[in-house]
Amino acid sequence: MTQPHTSTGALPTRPAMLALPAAAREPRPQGLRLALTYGTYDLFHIGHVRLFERIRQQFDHLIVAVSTDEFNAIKGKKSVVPYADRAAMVRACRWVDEVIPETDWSQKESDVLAHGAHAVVMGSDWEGRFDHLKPLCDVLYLPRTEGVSSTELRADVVAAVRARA
Ligand code: C2G
Repeated sequence: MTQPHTSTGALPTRPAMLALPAAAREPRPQGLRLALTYGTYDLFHIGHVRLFERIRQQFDHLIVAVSTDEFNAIKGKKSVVPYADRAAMVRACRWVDEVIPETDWSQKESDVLAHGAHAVVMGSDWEGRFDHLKPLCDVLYLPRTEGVSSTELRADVVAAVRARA
């Protein structure tokens, strides 16, 4: 989907977005407040679940974009769990309504337009990084869950395996 920037290169405003042909926007029940969030969700843990739960407390519908293995390579990340399994685990979480693949950094604008999203919500480690989306939708950063991360879990598993060796 091409980027629907205006002639001045600025992002279209919400009224302009709603003027998009319906085909460009998924049909949604009227009045549904919809949020998008993005991540790798490797070694799916309580920090991810709490983020989804808190987003669902503020919105009616949550779409989670899960980074593909190819996109993670672009991000300089290698996840332990392959994309298909990470997406399936996220989809199985009760707070998640839909899962889409995240394949590049610039897809957020078109995702917001295509889904008619009211907000993009991320954990606080991304504070300010997606403010450029504000002409299109709300951008929220929620506090991370302290004491757990995929990186720490990976290190703990490696240490446990080494300790057993
Ligand atoms: N998170 C959290 N608490 C934790 C760990 C993670 O709230 N203890 C949140 C992060 O802030 C992020 C989401 O969980 O919003 C997913 O984190 P990662 O899987 O580490 O995502 P990342 O690889 O940083 O990818 O386009 C954005 C990128 O896809 C984000």
